[in-house]
Amino acid sequence: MRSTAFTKAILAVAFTAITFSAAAAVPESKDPIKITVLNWTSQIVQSHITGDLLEKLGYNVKYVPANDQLQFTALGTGDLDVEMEVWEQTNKDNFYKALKAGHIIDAGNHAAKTREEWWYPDYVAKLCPGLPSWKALNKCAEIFATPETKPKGRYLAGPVDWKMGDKQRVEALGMNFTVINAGQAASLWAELKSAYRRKQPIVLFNWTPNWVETVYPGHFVEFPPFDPKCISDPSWGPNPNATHDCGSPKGGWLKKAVWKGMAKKWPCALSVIRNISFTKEELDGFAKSVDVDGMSYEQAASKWLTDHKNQWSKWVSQCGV
Ligand code: TMO
Repeated sequence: MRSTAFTKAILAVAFTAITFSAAAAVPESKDPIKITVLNWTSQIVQSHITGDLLEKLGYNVKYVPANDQLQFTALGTGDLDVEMEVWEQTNKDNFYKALKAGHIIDAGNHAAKTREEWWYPDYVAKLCPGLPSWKALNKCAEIFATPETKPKGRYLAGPVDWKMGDKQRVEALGMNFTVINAGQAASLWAELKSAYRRKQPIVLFNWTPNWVETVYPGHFVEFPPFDPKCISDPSWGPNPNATHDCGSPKGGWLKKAVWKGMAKKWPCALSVIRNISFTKEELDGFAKSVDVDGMSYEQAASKWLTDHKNQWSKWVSQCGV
């Protein structure tokens, strides 16, 4: 008994010493860790959660607005350090380019799976028989026409920095649609709200995880299934002469990416970024708390942190808190 207690005491002292020495080393540098802030809600909320966690550990943090594609150049040079939401469909080209060049580190996947795709609210199925097939959608193109697109239908896409490849897809599949880019995410939801109230045909960009389907029931359009060859090999898919003749990945990945220099400059912060993982339900909730419930990004982040201490303390414990 006695010797067991003694051993435990020795181990406790040793463990405290190890923990303490890790804590003493953090932050490894006082330079601010620059976190990318992009133009959709879940990304901004979880960037603040990440920043708040790093600040609790003693790091300095700076939030830097960036462009969803150009960010990869900045992450490659250390002008940006951390990006918490890299989406498969819209980021894969520039993410893999920077990764292969050895400029960034793949800091792992979130638990959530993603899909970024053309989408319509429920009542549109009655106005366009055969949905969710893209061929059916194409036959009904005219009901989606607006003064600027008629006689073609309007596809309301997201901001241009979300690299969906819609124009190439419309061309490759010979669709009677004109792609109109919304200036910002809020414009997508404003148009959806107005169409929904009047039960007018609309087809627009949406994604999951997001809050939209918790408020407006609806469906993604089904295109020819995604395959990496669809983007690289014209002979693949229904159009033998064109790439992009397919939909976006279903069950796509959601990654975190960091500047490669983080591994040396802030190793413990990098280990925290690797540990952070959100589920679909959590990301839906971040988006909803701001876009529907009217919280600020910072409030939504600090509410999650207050309510989930058990979860995040596991993510940061190796850095000494
Ligand atoms: C990058 N996004 C989640 C808006 O598709």
